[in-house]
Amino acid sequence: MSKKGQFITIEGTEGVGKSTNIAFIEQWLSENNIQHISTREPGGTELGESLRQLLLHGGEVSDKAELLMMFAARAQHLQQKIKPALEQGIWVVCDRFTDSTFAYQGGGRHFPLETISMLENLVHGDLQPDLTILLDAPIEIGMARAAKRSASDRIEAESVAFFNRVREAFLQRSQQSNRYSVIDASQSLAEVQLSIEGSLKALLRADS
Ligand code: T5A
Repeated sequence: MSKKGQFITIEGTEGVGKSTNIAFIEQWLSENNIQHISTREPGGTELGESLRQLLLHGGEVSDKAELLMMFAARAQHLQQKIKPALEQGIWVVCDRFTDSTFAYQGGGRHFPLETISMLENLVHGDLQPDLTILLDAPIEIGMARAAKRSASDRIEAESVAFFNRVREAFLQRSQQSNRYSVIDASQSLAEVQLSIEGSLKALLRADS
């Protein structure tokens, strides 16, 4: 694949501000005349959104089914939406991607990282995000923010211990590559967005 657009992913535990800051990123890209789309995982396609509904609001889902459904949605998303956009030079902003699988299904559900790496390789080969913004905050802060907004879905109903493992897995993974920008999401929104803007400017400089 000849990739031309930049691929940005936003990661973090529940309620840390991903959706809020994606709106900020979209506005920043528009102001800088950068053609882009924003999308989300699980979801982003008709199949992916159906899987999301089953994953978050359906009945019982086994851990193995959950892992495979995340990657099934991602395979469709990559083929139908992400890769075509990148190939046309369109930047893609994605709310969660495979780092979430390493954090939730790996850290949270204890799937071996080798199993997830194998599926990652099968589904996206060597395609990786160019920039991953990891919004990091103590679990209690994100949960309190998210609770103000909507009722819990199936995964949000997990324990604080589960989400602490997820947070730790995100942080460990962020040390393995320089594509991550780890931002303290317990700061004010203005401070968080100043840091995000710095990361976007660096990516734009590297791209030009
Ligand atoms: N999942 C996903 C997996 O298990 N494996 C996978 O591979 C993938 C891809 C998806 C679920 O699926 C799981 C993870 C998730 O459980 P989701 O909707 O993407 O669900 O994830 P959530 O984390 O549930 O998303 P939320 O929409 O709940 O949270 P956000 O987007 O992080 O938070 P946001 O922006 O809505 O902000 C929450 C509130 O906080 C305020 C906002 O105004 C808002 O009211 N806020 C701040 N307030 C003060 N200071 C700040 N800095 C603030 N930032 C935001």
